[in-house]
Amino acid sequence: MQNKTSANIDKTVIFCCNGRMITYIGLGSNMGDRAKNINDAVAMLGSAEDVSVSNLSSFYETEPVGYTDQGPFINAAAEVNTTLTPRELLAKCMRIEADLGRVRTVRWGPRTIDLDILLYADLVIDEPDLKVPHPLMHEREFVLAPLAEIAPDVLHPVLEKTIKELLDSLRSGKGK
Ligand code: A4P
Ligand code: MG
Repeated sequence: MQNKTSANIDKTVIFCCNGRMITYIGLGSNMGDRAKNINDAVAMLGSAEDVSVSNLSSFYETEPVGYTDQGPFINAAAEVNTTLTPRELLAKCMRIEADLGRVRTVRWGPRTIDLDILLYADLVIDEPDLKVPHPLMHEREFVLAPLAEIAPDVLHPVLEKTIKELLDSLRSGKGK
């Protein structure tokens, strides 16, 4: 785990207020009552002392990416302040996924709810079961569009571009 705090000190500060780390979580659902699943997940995230949800994007209806033989998603992004470590936050996300009835079938397949840790302050984590920033986030409009709504000036600690810059370059690459 590498902490790049000092390198980014003059850029947008996205870490630590009152001992809490600022993190961003991507949410996606394409089964059941999709908006309810996302609202329930947000409520569950913020239900204990150790996590509070400080901002939530709009909900975006998006076409499936990767495995395309499935229904459309609703995607959103949440800003979360937490005293949990990255691994504790991942465990909490996976518990919420299980509690909301997620069953893992195919990779990238249909799901009642998916919670991905997109950014955790400006940490870079590269472990087999935990990679932060989320490895594909910069290639996915369904991640960047909601995230850019609540965190346009936050810096991706590896690519050293803001979320808005990443979204703009993804869109211009697609000729939009
Ligand atoms: N894992 C590693 N890093 C992280 C992280 N930063 N956050 C591990 C969360 N989990 C992380 O995830 C598999 C493993 O990733 C976990 O056990 C955890 O230890 P998963 O949620 O079981 O599987 P997945 O979601 O199918 O895989 P992945 O790679 O997270 O896929 P994505 O990137 O979530 O893509 N199209 C639209 N329009 N909208 C979507 O939301 N989502 C996907 C899934 C595909 N297409 C989509 C959407
Ligand atoms: Mg996932």
